[in-house]
Amino acid sequence: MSKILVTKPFQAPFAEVSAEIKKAWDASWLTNNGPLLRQLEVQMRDALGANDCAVVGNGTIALQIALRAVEASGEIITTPFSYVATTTSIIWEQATPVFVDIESKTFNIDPAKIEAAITPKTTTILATHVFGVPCDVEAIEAIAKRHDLKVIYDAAHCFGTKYKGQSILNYGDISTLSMHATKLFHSVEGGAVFVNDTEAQKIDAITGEVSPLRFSIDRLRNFGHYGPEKFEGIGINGKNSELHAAVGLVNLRYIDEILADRKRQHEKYDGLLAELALGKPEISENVEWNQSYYPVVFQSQEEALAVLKALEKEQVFARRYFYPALNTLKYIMEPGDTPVAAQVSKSILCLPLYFGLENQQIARICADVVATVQQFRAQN
Ligand code: T4K
Repeated sequence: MSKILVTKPFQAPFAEVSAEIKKAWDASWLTNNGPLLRQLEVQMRDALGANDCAVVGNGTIALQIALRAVEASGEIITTPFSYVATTTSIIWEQATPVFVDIESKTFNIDPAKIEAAITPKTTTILATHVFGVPCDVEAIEAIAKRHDLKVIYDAAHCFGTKYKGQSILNYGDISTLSMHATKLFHSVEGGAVFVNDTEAQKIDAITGEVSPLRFSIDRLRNFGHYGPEKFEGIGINGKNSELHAAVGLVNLRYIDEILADRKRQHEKYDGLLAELALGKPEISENVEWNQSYYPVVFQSQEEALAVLKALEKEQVFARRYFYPALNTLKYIMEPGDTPVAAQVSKSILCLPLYFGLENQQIARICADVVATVQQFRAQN
């Protein structure tokens, strides 16, 4: 039986990829803000309807740069239900993550619980739109305004998600995206930073018209370079290469097909699993979800683990995204009290979902899930 992994990278025809890479090869310009990367930034911004787009090396460096750009320090309010990079990026900046529980309907940070966690040391809220489902951006913005906090969204999963008709990346002070090979849109490795201060100012002759936040992102991702011999502040190597940009440019041509294929797969799964009444993120009518993952919450951890094991026997590798809850990691000193995140992280599985996964394969996965859950429920 052929193995089915939780995901598989989208692979465009190799001839298209090599033709695009050849442009960089012929130009002898392989990295350092080259023409393909700049083209990718413009095309991504336009395809997403985003206010801005600065491509960087990966989704983790995007978070680090975003935190630096807003001078996040002290305590940062965040979610315990995300990929580990959300939490470690805070600690990497020598700030303290303060965990606030999630809502059971979206699995995102619960705005009703944020204010109780704010102290004089709080500077920033770093929330994840987990699985590409938007946080309650309006409630979070209102809290941030009241307490003079910056808002960064870890939008790693959000390529294509819209809220009230516009890109979810246009919310918060900054949003960050991952373009890792496992994401629905990717450039092998890659990430992007989206700033939302759209007021361009003429900074000087070198930079021209750019917003102050974008100005600092550009310095931060390039060692602080400000011209060949001038430096402005501390930066890091957050750049991405022309070869990665080439893959991104090719993959972007297929984005409508990729999103449509996700929809087909979600519909298939939804239909075949309906009888189990599993927990799924609630999608509000204001949201166009990119359906980047297929997460399902079982009635208990035991039920989820029984399914994981049964699928593995059939060479199907679902994943416990995201387990463990991030506030239970060994290096977290103050985990807070987050019962909803604890429950969801223990009993959730993401089922396989990737471009080209066939209906027949989904039917096979669902038949295993249904049989296992029915048997488990009959015995427990
Ligand atoms: N914030 C959030 C909310 C995130 O989810 C992530 C990353 C980040 C920030 C950081 O962004 P990046 O710095 O990564 O750009 C994977 C991805 O590596 C990671 O990007 C992603 N989130 C996370 C949710 O998933 P793992 O440890 O699960 O990856 P791995 O190697 O186990 O691969 C997953 C599955 O994909 C496996 O079944 C194997 C298959 N696979 C993987 C690769 C790389 C392939 O078939 N081909 C491949 O080339 O983290």
